[in-house]
Amino acid sequence: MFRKYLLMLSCLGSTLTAATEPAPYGPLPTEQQVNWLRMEWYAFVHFGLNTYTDREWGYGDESPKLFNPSNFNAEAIVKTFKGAGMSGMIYTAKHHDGFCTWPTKSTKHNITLSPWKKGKGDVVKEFAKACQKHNFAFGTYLSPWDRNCAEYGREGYLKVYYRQIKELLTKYGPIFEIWFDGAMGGDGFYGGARENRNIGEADKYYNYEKVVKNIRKLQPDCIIWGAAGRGDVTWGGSEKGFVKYPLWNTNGKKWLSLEGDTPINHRGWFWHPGQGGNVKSPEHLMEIYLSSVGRGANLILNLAPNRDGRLDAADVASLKAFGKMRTRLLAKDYALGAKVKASQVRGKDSKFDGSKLTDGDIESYWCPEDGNTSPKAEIRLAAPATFDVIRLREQIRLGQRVEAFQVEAMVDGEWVTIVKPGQPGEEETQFNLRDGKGHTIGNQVMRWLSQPVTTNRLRLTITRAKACPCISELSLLRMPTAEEAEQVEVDDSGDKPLDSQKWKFTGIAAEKAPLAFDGNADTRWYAGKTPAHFVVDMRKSHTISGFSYLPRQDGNTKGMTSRYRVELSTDGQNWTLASEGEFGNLRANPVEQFVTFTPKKARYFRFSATASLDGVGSSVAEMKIFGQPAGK
Ligand code: FUL
Repeated sequence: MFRKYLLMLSCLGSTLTAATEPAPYGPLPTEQQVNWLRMEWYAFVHFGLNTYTDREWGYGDESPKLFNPSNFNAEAIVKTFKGAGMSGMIYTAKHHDGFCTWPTKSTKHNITLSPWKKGKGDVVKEFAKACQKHNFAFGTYLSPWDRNCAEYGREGYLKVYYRQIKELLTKYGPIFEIWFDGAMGGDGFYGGARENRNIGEADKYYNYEKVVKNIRKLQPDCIIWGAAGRGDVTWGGSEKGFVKYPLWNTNGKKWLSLEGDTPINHRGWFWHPGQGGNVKSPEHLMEIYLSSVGRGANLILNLAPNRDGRLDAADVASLKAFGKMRTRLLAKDYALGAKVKASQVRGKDSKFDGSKLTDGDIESYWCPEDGNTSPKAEIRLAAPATFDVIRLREQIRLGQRVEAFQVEAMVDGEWVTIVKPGQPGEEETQFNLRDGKGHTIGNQVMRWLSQPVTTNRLRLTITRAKACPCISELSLLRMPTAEEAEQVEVDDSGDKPLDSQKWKFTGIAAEKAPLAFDGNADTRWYAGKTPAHFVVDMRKSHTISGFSYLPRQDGNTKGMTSRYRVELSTDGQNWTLASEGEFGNLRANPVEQFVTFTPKKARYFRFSATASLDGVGSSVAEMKIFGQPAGK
């Protein structure tokens, strides 16, 4: 009797045992690389002396006096980008001509010698501030090649260059990505020598090993582009914006993602007089997007300000139209909530079942048993839908695994293959767009069909994988017509604070937490100790990009939160760090503090006060959380 009871217990125990996650496969992305891939696309901004000389590459002898934008407005530019749906921007703080657009101490060849703002201007600062204000990621491009510096090619230049890196990474807040261009050495002004300088092996000359180490210390979250393969991201391989497919985010033992780069205007990276007619069409931008982001890379799209410091109207019109197309394309996923039956589920555990493909959660995933590299899943929509873009995502935190896949649809009672499985050796090297085959997935792959398909039943087959596949999403999308895209409303006024009315609060002194969101600076959340935290349940998923904090305004500094940590969660259990740091100078200037981070999907927001002034308790007079409803 007792034995039987024990047996029963152990059976019960085994059905309750949760299956374990598969072991990671191959090189893994860092948390920063995962966040970066989720940014999808952002702007490149080439703006400097070349803007005034009608050149793409300055020689290095151009006069700083030429730089004088009459109407530069960083905020207007940032709002345009953000309104189009971009996630950030990277500015050319110094291009090959060596002219530094911030008041650097490293060289005289800088903005203090320009007439703009009587030599008191700082373009980097204006962009950085505008980005911070609008919760938009900011990054910089710093050309290693410097055609102005007399010491270029010798030991002496390195000090200059390292100082520039340090200035950019310490004076302008968070830098999400730093770009080290690949163009290295050649002829130039070089302080008047006007000669050819060869630096030999770039990796050795710049000592990228040291540079990378240094950047990790200064800004651990900063994504490093290039650096002779020592960074986190590398060139997509064409300045047309496309990357090759299949796409592997791996380089030997390392995870290395790709970034497709291209200017929106055929004339080049910098603004050129009369370039308006050469802008790439919104339809072409969609092709570029599908051939970069749609193949598993990110896209950096350049828009160059003109001599007034304003974006070119034709460029902006095309960007806006494409932005609407993209927003509309991604707005509705016809597979969301669809029923899925998988050929195999890991440990028969619902945590890994087929429903994870259509739950709209990028983190959960469907996964079979170890060793099964060709599972199938059948998807049943509640009602037939018409779509022409199929998007798949892998759970890349466990490594990139899928080599090929196939998608079939039930049409008129028969299974029809709509995405053919890729075969080894095949490659897409251009904008080959419609009816592409199913090769790698990675962060995401989008396949655009030449004909829309209407069905309520589909079958996904992973045909080849390096290890049991972990597929996090399958989406069915519809490319909008120009008229449909036109109807999308664009908000280019920047991120607004989320509406806090229905939020719930837990944590320490949770009953006082609503006072931090009541729009009244005279009332506040106050906890009698430090550290202390509160958790905001926003009741729905949002893409969170930052927050603001207003310290107490009654002239008393006691218990004013001076250091913080913000963590985000989709389930209220597992937390990811979004940002931590200091609110500096509060005693002298207790103004609203803005913090921006890489946008992330979350329902829960945990704010921890980790230090406070004068050691008594923790407080927040007002707080705003910035973001957008998830899915945007
Ligand atoms: C290239 C540079 O030489 C171009 O001028 C431009 O900055 C582009 C993004 O990278 O290598």
